[in-house]
Amino acid sequence: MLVRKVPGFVPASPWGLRLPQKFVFLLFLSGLVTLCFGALFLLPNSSRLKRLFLAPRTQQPSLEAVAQVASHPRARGQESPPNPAPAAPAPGEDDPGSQASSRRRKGWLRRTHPTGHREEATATRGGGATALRPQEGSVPSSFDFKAFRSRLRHPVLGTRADGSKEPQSLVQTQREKIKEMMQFAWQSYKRYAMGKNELRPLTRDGYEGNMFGGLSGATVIDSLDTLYLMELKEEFQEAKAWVEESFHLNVSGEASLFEVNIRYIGGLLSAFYLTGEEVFRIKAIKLGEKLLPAFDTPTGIPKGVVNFKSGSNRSWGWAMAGSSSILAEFGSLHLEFLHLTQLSGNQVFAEKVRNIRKVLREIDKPFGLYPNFLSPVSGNWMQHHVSVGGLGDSFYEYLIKSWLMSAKTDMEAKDMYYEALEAIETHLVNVSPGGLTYIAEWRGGILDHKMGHLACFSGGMIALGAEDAKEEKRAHYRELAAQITKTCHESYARSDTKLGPEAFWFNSGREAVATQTSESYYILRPEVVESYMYLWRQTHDPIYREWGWEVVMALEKYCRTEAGFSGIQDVYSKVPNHDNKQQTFFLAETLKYLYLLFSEDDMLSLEDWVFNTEAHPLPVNHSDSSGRGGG
Ligand code: DMJ
Repeated sequence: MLVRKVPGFVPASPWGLRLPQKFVFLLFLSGLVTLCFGALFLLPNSSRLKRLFLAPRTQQPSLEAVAQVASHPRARGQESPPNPAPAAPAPGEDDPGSQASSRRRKGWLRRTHPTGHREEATATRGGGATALRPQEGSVPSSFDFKAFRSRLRHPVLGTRADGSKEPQSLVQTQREKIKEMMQFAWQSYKRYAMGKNELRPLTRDGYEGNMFGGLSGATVIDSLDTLYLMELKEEFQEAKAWVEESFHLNVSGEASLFEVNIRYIGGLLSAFYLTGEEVFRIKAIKLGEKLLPAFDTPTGIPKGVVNFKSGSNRSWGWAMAGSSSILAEFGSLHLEFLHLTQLSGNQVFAEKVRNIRKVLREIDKPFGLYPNFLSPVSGNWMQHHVSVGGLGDSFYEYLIKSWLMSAKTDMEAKDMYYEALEAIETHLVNVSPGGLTYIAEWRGGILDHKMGHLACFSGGMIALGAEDAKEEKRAHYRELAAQITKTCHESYARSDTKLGPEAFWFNSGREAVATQTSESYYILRPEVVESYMYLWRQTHDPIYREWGWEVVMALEKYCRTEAGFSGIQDVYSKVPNHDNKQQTFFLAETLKYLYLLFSEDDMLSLEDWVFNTEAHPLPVNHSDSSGRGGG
């Protein structure tokens, strides 16, 4: 039907309303809608409704997602940031906010724009600023990095006195050489094995091994802080970008609790404390959470192996037929786990290691000694084998370092350390007929007159602890540290390559040498140069730099190959038989300790840092603010 337009005629609506009535009705309706919607936000108990309406925008991301977003705030748009976001101070900088430091940071800690892992990238999509907030009670949204840095007593990399224009000194040249070795080790790894756990330099490929539960990139994580320290800036950026883009935690294999803790957690924690980059903090915490099922035992003493998929745990088959946990393994978690609690606000990490301490404090100890095998079920020692080398070593190291890391407040750790050291001295320390001091191994009262390469870290440990011993013991411990370190040097000096064997003996008229070919190998281990570094810092006796340089020369001569560094199978042969492995600890520890040996004492000052057993620096918990702006 055609409705003709007739002047003055206003058609009625289908509901029979005329225009003014319709206007009033619409006004009323819109007022009602506004009121109802506003109530969702204003009424006190509206959170459930809010969630209903707003779920797609405020859904909490996983910690992985938080890491991704925090590290790549602009990844979605793929634009280059005009200026790098304020992050960590570059080495030597102390004011992260200053214009100059922001300019300097451009080349040093510039942001990268990776595509990211698919699952992780998906999780970040749609996340606005609120999506940066991690899950409640798990990870605090921030850590006051600036306040932490202001409490340090020294600039992280020292005052760098020899950054001056003065002619290159011998020590600078030596340090540069070590830096070149690190660069070569890293570049070889990057070229042939990037993302794999280790480089095999002879076959020029990568190796995953079976210790890390399917995690990759052990060499990357272990190298981060060494690259930072040596100011290998481009290489550090490569390593960081790999962590951001390719270091995935959604793996499902069986892992060694100890190895993942000292290498991965330790490496990530150090990288965070050195740079303030959130990606390292978040990944460390998330990985720490994956280790927790190892502690599900009747005593709370963790088992050595954790299954990332099922969350089950087990002891190593070789540890008293699968019945025991190993002292050095469950005794070397304290430093990292306290930092995980500090950075996450989650007490569970600290509770786990405090419980280990409690079990060890209360258990009877034969002659005050700590045997290496303990049942995580009954809490009893399973065998009376005591050693400061393999199976026992870093337990003692973590006692003295817990004391130091607590800014000398953890009295329990201090007491346990000095009591243990006294028992070791009484029952294990010996002097050979040739006058060499060594620490033997103890089997229920019978001594094996042998020292493992691993036990050679103890010279450094005893030196480090000497200053806080009872007054009348200090000089004695300094001397003991020096004598043990001298013995370990002898094990190097008495070989044809000037590198030390895996184990050396003191019997049958032979001293500080391996007695079987099966113990004659050298796998790029750090313990001897680690002790040189501590002894150098304590005494400044040039002998330690001389000895350190002998090691550098020997590494160059016998361990350097065309595609990286390799261990050798016989230190008594001048024709090297390479083992085709560039161990991750060579980059984390051996080269780092050598570099520190030829650096100023305030580079990673021992007043501010303790090194975990993989040489990853963790900060001392200075609670006061009497620091000198040690950015
Ligand atoms: C490293 O992984 C650690 O130092 C550990 O405590 C023992 N051994 C190796 C290096 O030799």
